[in-house]
Order: sequence, then structure tokens, then C-alpha cells
Amino acid sequence: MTNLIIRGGTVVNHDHSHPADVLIDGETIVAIGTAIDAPTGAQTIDAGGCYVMPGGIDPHTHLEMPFMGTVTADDFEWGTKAALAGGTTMVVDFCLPDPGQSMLAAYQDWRRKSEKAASDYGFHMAVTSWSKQVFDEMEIVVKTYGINTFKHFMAYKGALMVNDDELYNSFARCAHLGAMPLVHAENGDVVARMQEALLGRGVTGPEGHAYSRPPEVEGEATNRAIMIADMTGAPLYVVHTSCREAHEAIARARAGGKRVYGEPLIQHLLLDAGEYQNKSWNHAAQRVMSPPFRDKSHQDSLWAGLQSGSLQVVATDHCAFTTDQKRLGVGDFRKIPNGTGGLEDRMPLLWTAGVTTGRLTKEEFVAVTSSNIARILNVYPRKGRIAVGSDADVVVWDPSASKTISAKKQMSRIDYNVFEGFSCTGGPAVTLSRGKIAWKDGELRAEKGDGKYVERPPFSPVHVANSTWKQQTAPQAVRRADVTP
Ligand code: DUC
Ligand code: ZN
Ligand code: ZN
Ligand code: ZN
Repeated sequence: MTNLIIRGGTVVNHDHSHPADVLIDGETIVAIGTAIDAPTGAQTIDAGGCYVMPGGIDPHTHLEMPFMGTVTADDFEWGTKAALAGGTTMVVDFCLPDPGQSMLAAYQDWRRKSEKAASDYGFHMAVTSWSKQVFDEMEIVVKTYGINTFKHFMAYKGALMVNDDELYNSFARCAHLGAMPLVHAENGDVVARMQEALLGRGVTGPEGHAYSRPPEVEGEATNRAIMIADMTGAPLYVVHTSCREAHEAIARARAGGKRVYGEPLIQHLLLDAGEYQNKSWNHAAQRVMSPPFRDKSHQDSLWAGLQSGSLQVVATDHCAFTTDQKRLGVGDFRKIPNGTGGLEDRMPLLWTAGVTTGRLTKEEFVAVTSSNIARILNVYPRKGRIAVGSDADVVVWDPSASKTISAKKQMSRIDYNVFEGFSCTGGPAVTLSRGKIAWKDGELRAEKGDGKYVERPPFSPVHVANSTWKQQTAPQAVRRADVTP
């Protein structure tokens, strides 16, 4: 096994920073300290002036995913190469069965597609319908596949959307299995009504997408999911929290003792609804995603949530489509494939907009890009910490690095970048993926297939035992909702 020593940097974890060298043996961190003797032949990385941080974890990607009549343009190879180039060493992708399709078949399909991954990766499983088969397969997904999270779409009516009955059944099943439900929280019935009304008034362009999905539809669905999860005793993770209404619902729930987590995206933190106004059709359509970009006042709420801890994770929802793919929606905004990219840019952008401005400390940066989600997903401290025994997923972060984001230089296979022209201060000088140099001085060294599948064990039943639902009249059997198919 090769040895590697990172000398002269400042180790930054979510709770503490200190100057130290880091010794790596093979895939694992084996020593941290100020006077480490490296074994002869160990390779040295000079981290002088740099921070030595746990590699980023992006818990929300859609790689090579069939969606809205097409397939996302970044596959596991290029999506994970983009991740590594930006300091992210693990992604968690959504395994998405068609409604009625076996989860087991979808899992096999995703394992096959992900063999190309250059970084480590895991999966969430989507629940897109409810049946005895789904009920039974969820147990296999948790116990055999090492997946402890199930995603639910409350929008995309007529395709992926599940109703409240299905949510209740699936959340209760999650609670029983020690798994956690995730929700895409938008009221899909109301969105469909608004889409029809807009088209009826002749609004067909990308701006109609944003008008049809106002913050109210997200706030309502977030509240509803929180209450349903609490009644089943399940914790809840709300993906792509984009607005004040959703953030407030999450903060209120947490203040009341509920285990609810919120995940803003780097896109919603930095881009606003002006991207859809007075812009070319292509420009606006390239930025169509759900939820859409919001007014700036919502961004302030999201930043405040990251600072106070009421929101825990910054992700990307990396779901990249080319301009040609976006043009499937010319004449009807409902047909514009929803999604934007961000994997390569998440960490440099968050450092620039968060740390260099004083909004976040460097420890908070590590928390929201890596450690918090490692804990939420139950892979900590194997991932998400610079510690002896942890995987050597390390980013040597140069706070003085500078770059201007440009589609011409990106790993992503699409022909534009929603952050085109943004200047970043701070970026990865070196990214190590389980001890291997994956990115160094602007050059990608990781190879297709270097990544490993990461299993995640079920959660402690403490989450279930601590449902805050206090309806005294409900018999215990109903409260625990030991649901049957
Ligand atoms: N939102 C997107 O923009 N793309 C993928 C799915 C989603 O919920
Ligand atoms: Zn979503
Ligand atoms: Zn998504
Ligand atoms: Zn926990």
C-alpha cells in the first residue's frame, strides 16, 4: 500500500481546526499530528497555507437518469469527475424506479450505470407508487442494499407523484425499517392547476415554469410532509429547500423536537428569479428546475438557516440537460426538462459566497458540505471527518485559489453553466479519494471506475421512539402505524 503525508496544513473539521500533518496508509487516515515521521518512500503533499478538510459529499444528484422524456446528460463517469474537480469525494444519487417497476430491478440498473463512477457514491431509493411489492422490497433495499433513505415526489402529477395515503404508508414503513424518508416538497395538484391556467392565458415560455410553482406550493407541501412524518414516527429530510416558507416550517418543526432536516442548493443560494425575466428563451430554460429560483429575500432566509443550523446541508440536485434537451419544451414550459448542474462548482461557490464574506466559518463550511450529511446519512465518521480510521477522502483547500466559472473548462458534458462568469476565491488544490490523488493543480487524475459503492446501515430506532405526536386518544398501535400493504 502506498503511504502519503500531507504536511504543513490546518486540519479543519466541523467542530475544530488545528495545524497538523495527516498520514495516509492506503485508503485510510492513520495518523494526525505535528511531528509525524513518515515511512520511507511516502509521498509528500505540501499543504502550506491550505486547509485540510474532509472531501465534500453531495447527497443529491441525478446521473444518467431517464426523466421527462430524455436522459440527464452527465453520467456517473463525468458527474463524479466534476465532483472530484470541485473537492467533492462522494455523491448520493437517486435510484428511480418507474411507477410499478421493481425497486430491485431499478437498483440493479443503477449499480450497472454507476460502475463508471470515479468517486465513491451511494443511492437513495425513490418510492413512486405503493403496493405490497413496494412494502416488501423496501426491506430488501434497507437490509441487503445498504440504502437507508427513500425519496418521495409530492409533485410531478401523473408521473412520479405520490399522494398523502402513499406518503403515510411509506413513511410508516421507513420508521419501522430504521430508514428515513426524503421529500421533494411541492404540491403537485396545485402546480398542475396553475400550469393549466397559465397556458390558458397564453404563457408558454420558461417564465411560466416559475409562476406555476410559487413558494406557497413548497411551503404547504413541506408542512404537510412534516406533519405526516411525525404521525408515523419517522424523521424527515426535505430536499432542495428553496424558500422562506419551507425553511420556517423546518425550523418550527425542529424547535418542537421533530427530527427534520433541510437542504438548500447552491443554485437557490446564489441565483434568483430574475434569471427567468427579460432573458433569451435558452437562458431562462437552462435555468428551469424545480423548485424554481426565488426572489432574493428567500436567499437571505436560506443563508440564515445555514448560519443558525436550522438548515444543515448544501447540495446541488445536479441534473444536467443540454440546451438541445431543454428545447424539448419550446411552446410548452411543462415540457422543459427540469434540472441544472453544479457538482463541480458547489464548494468553490459556497466558500466564495459563504466563507470569504464572513457568513459562514470554515468549520461551518465543512459542516454543511460534508460532516452534517455524513451524520444524517449514517456514514460518519468513515466519511465527513479528518480522523484516524476515516476514509482518506481529503481536500487540500487553497483559500487563495481563484477561478472564473466557464462551461468551456468544465467536466460536465453540457454546453453551458448556470454560473457562467462567476469568480471564485478558494478551491481544491488536491482532492484525495480514498488515498488516491484524484485531482491536483488543475489536473484530473481519477479514472472511470475508481469509485466504490458505499452502503449505509439503518438508523437507531430512537428516531421512531421519539415521535412528537402527542395525540393521547390514539392507541399505541395506531401511533406506531405498523402499516400493512
Ligand atoms: N427537480 C429538478 O429540477 N430536476 C430533477 C428533479 C427535481 O425534482
Ligand atoms: Zn426534487
Ligand atoms: Zn433532485
Ligand atoms: Zn440520528
